[in-house]
Amino acid sequence: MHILIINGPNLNLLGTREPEIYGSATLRDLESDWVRHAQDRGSSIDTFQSNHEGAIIDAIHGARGVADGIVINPGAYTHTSRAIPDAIAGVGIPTVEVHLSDIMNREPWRAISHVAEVSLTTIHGRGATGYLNAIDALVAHTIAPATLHHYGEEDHQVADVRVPEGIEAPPVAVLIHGGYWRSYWKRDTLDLMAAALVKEGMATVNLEYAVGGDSYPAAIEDVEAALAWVTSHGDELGLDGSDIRLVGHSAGGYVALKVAERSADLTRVVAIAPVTDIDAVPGQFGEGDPASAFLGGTEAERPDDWSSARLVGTPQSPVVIVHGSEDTDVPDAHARWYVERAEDAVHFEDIEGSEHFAPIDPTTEAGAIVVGHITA
Ligand code: CA2
Repeated sequence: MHILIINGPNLNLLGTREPEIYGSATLRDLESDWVRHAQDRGSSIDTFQSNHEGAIIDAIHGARGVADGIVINPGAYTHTSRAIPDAIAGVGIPTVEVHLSDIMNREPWRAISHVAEVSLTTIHGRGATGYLNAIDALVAHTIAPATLHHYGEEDHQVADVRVPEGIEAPPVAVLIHGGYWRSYWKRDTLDLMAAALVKEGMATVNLEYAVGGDSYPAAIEDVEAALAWVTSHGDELGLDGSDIRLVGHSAGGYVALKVAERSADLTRVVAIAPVTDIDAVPGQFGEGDPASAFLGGTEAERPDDWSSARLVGTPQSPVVIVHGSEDTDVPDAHARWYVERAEDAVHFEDIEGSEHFAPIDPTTEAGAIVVGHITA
């Protein structure tokens, strides 16, 4: 596919000031990463930057018949412009909005995005990685577009459902994204994996769930509610709700393993680079560590929650753990910690040389191995 990447006002200054908010790479540095990333996915890109609203609108109009997708960081026009979202809606080209910084947790006026209303998703707070995730979300949308469903009444209890064409009642992979339970990591990180699974004839349900601090046990309960919803809506969705493979990456791998310790109903659980030993997390991150944030306090402050949150290594459903040997985000000691406890109840695959994100990228060897474990 061909993607137009548009950057708005002041983004030409990237790399010159405020590196603590916007990073130290220049726009040109970022562009070369986008080209490489798109190429790896059989796609190509054009780039455009302007400090002028009208010029950005002209670029969006010019993408008609040229680009199959748009990635846009509209800069501060995000918060003020009605004309830019009108242009995006007007051309009808699938669009993903990106912001380098976590606009939801800065000045309140930055939390307002009019462009979000016309975007497939809005990615923020992930720095330069956000642009790569945006490319992936567009590629996945082109391979297998999703339908949004609510599995519960709360705003975050949503799921993207994809069902392969021409297959009656396919098995389903329920996907739980990672991101150390931080609010700016969302389900789009598993879109490309979902699209690859659909190509292999599986249905996918890519979940949002409670994250963002003090979200235990809500995160686990959300996934259990989603599983119950998949089982009871299988016919309506056109999938086999009795053949569920629960897949979690990173912090989502922890959630998947926790559910596996409480449910015998899953065909298989595939935990990819999972966080398993929550007691190891404070030591890795120091003050403000993500496990304490997830549990609403440190072990000393919330001993009961920590105690009930610990994994014990007694899954009731079959478990596969896949972990890269070179993972520095979640060291593979986490996988080994779980395998030591669960022993024969777990099939462990250590992927030599792989880092944290390769196993959820189906274009890599590690990703292909994961797809194999989910579809087996
Ligand atoms: O986080 C983002 O990507 C933003 O779109 C960046 C915009 C800001 O107005 C939005 O609220 C969020 C501004 C970019 C300013 O970029 C600079 C970069 C280096 C030095 C000075 C400004």
